[in-house]
Amino acid sequence: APRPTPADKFSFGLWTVGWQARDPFGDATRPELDAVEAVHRLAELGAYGITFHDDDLIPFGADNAAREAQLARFRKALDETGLVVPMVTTNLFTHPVFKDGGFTSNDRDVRRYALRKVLRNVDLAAELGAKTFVMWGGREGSEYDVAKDIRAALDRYREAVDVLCQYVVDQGYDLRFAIEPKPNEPRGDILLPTVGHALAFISELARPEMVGLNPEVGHEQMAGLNYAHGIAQALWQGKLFHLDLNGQRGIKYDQDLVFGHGDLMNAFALVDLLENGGPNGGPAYDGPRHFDYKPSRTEDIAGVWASAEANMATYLLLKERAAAFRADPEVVEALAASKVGELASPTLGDGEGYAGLLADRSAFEEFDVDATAAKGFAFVRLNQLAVEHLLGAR
Ligand code: 3MF
Ligand code: MG
Ligand code: MG
Ligand code: MG
Repeated sequence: APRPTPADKFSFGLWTVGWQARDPFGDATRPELDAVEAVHRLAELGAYGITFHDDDLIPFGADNAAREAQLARFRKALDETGLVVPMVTTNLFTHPVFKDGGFTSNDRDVRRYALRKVLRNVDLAAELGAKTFVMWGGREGSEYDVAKDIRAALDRYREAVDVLCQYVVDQGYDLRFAIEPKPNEPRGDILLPTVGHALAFISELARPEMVGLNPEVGHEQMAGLNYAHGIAQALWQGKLFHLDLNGQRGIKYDQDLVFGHGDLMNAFALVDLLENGGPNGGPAYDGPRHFDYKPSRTEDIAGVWASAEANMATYLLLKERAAAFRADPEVVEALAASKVGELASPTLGDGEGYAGLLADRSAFEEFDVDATAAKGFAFVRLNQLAVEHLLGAR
């Protein structure tokens, strides 16, 4: 498999390789992983970045001295390895105080505490040079429809994000926010459940330009949605600020498998979009290729590092396969036969307007509906070429 280098911009959450595999039904199967070791191991494997929640790095409730000591150790490891921190996030879901949410808890005191926790971590993110601050509102939601006023909750969600944006502007930080949608788990229903919901929410903010998305593969797939489509719409709206790559097999709990170990065809389409979907066939996204996965509970520490490598290797293999797909003359011909490129042509002619369309008899009165309806698009042949490239058969 191809070897990753920092130029590939792979990053990992500290909580991913650091997951001890405690689940709702079972105890941890692995020992704790020190953040300094995680930095060194990820750097050795060819990653370029590491991300974290405040509580992944500094235990919840640690006093200032302990916090500073741990940050100093972490900074030293970053300096020694050259690993960067492109994104930081805050944990508003583990501590029991957040059981009804952080920004949208029914309890106002909890909301004020949550905002303070995030503001403190925004300072740390800026200090470490992070450009993106992710917000996954895992506890912002409900189990019981009568127990949560959803419109009031959205008011409070917007209030919180508006305050955070104002703070970043006032401090002069070079930082943007990225909302991570998820439909459910741990709450029965989570607010901003999909890419589409989050995009609609952003348009209601005071500073919509400062807020984008951090879509996760598994989260969209938990809602039965097409992740590559969600990413394409986020790109179309200029809102792909960051992303969480992993694998998921269908509509079930959040599996956080290795990237590509779920819907491999959709992962191929995704990598093709990210790497080849930009201007002149170049990349459509230049941010971190960030993995938010969980080394399965069956794995030991060696398996943790093997799975970290697997994420990067799979991404690079898909990138190779996608490049081969695009370069294949038969694919070029099949794409043309399927009129894939024709969709980029505006439906009306330059300056034509509806008057021109109405005057065009060939568009309607003389249009041969039956002849056109009889023609196939040959999409299956095109997709089979993709499968054959994906399988390395071409
Ligand atoms: C949960 C998640 C989160 C978010 C993280 C923000 C614990 O399903 O995906 O990981 O990604 O909180 O980056
Ligand atoms: Mg997740
Ligand atoms: Mg997940
Ligand atoms: Mg995630």
